[in-house]
Amino acid sequence: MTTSNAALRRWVEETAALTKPASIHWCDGSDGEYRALLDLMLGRGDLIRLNPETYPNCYLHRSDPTDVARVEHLTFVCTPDKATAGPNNNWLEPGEAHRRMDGLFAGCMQGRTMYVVPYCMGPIDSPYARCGVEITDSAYVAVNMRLMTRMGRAALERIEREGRFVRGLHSTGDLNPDRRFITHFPDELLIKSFGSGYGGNALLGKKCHALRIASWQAADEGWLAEHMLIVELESPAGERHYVAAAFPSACGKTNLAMLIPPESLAGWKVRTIGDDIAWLHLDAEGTLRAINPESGYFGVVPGTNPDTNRNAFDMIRRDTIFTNVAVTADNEPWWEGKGHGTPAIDWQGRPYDPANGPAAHPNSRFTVTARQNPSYSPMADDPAGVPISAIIFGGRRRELAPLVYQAKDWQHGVLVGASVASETTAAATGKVGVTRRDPMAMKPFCGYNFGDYWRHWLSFGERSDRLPAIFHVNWFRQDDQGRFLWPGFGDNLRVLRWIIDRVEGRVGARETAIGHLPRPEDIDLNGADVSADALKALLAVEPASWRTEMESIESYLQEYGNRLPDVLLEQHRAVVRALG
Ligand code: GTP
Ligand code: SPV
Ligand code: MN
Repeated sequence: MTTSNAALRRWVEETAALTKPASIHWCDGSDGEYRALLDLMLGRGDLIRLNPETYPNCYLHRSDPTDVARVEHLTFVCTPDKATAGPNNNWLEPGEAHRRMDGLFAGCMQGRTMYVVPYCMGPIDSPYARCGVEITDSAYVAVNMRLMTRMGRAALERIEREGRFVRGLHSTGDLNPDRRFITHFPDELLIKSFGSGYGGNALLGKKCHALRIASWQAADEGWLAEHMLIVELESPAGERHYVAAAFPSACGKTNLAMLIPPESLAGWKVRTIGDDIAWLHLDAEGTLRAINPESGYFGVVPGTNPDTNRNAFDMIRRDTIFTNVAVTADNEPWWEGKGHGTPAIDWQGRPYDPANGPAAHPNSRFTVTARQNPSYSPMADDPAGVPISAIIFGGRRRELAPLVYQAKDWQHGVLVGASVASETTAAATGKVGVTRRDPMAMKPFCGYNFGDYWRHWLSFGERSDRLPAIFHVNWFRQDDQGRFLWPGFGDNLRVLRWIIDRVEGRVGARETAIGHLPRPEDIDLNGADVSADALKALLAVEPASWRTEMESIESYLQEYGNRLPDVLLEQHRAVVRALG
């Protein structure tokens, strides 16, 4: 196979000359190709077949133990000018980055197959969708891209029609952490990733293209590429709303996108558009419309059980690739929080011994096509996207941030987004549980200076008077004993319901310095295991703690110097004044 697109042909030839693969395989995205790649990996021991009776067509991949998460300290944005990348990114001068990366890529595919993987981010017939091609020496990457994106012939045809695509070059190299770099060249619509076979480091359509490169293009072209789920909510009366929510990695997007209503709200229908990334565009009427650029999920496995997320639990019972879970004596996948079964072999393939830590890696993941999601919404394939009624920001904070509050207006909402803080998780290497600023949940993913990014967000306020309302939520408040104050998961619909009632102007609110909060009676707790005291704590706004928080937010914002929009400082001052 080859292509009529000369630029693509040339790039593949140049890359082959540099990396010297034994053969080149153009991926067509067919079922036969998918099965052949699985067989190849099974033969090599790169995949292990799980119990075919209870988990048909499910496989386990064990990644290198040093390669189990995104590596933010090894991820670079390579713009000619350092200030363009901003204090939020690691920066390398593009010439130096190319030299360093090409040195690593030289000859790295000897004896290996080079896969050329054309893909489309978004419905193939959507004007909002964008294509890319990933060149990789990893069959694991190729099969994951097949599950996660619209990969193969149709994408290549679109590339040949449009002539435009993002290039991503990837090699697992020798998996040496000292020779691992994820580099982005936004000017060139180019990604070079070396030395990791894991998730966001290697599946270049996801974080590298659909967030870092796309956020750059979006700034230029007037749209937004965000780390957001998109969920469809239908009330018992048949009223439909679409909500987009940005939470940092491993902070609940997949779970909220697949929520199952609690019994007392049984008449509600909740359907998934996307669980990780949203591309948002203003249409001619000024409505903000969202597409999910992905068509599959790379989701956190631990904690998935029939009570927390039955949709996901059922979804991953067939045709799923598991990465870094444990297995039982019956060769079924096992993870902490599965709710039944016992691990026999841990994620590294050793006999399970609690002294070695958890049986499944805390960042173990499932890869599965979205079609298998019992709550899949057909609107996920609508080329026009879905109209967004509300944008929600959130973080994992044991203290301070209330269960929910509404920003006063768009400008204040941008401040609320810019101020998001969250405890770090196992989704990236490094210490877990450290609270850090993660503006719009985009700290690891914004491809340019946050100062400019916030200015871009603010510009939407001048372009439309039909923008969604902005909210902030926190499902993770804890009591003195470290127990969650809020039950979370399905019960989060109680909060989404208040949000929709606010959007529709059907419910009042308590006005506070930080925004509009529900009064206790505004949250329907019928059938919920939440005491009146807990709800009071969840909805409290303590001026003293918030004054300290606002000081911390200000010093964070000041890091962006003259790139920081004045509007954000004005919004900040207004909150401080209101706190008294
Ligand atoms: P990425 O894929 O890394 O971007 O993460 P995500 O935001 O999709 O996170 P996900 O939904 O996979 O949740 C991560 C972890 O948070 C899982 O272990 C969940 O069980 C847990 N979690 C999700 N929602 C809730 C909630 O409402 N309450 C509590 N207490 N935990 C939750
Ligand atoms: C995240 O870390 O936010 C993820 C997983 O969604 S990864 O694809 O590894 O980035
Ligand atoms: Mn994510």
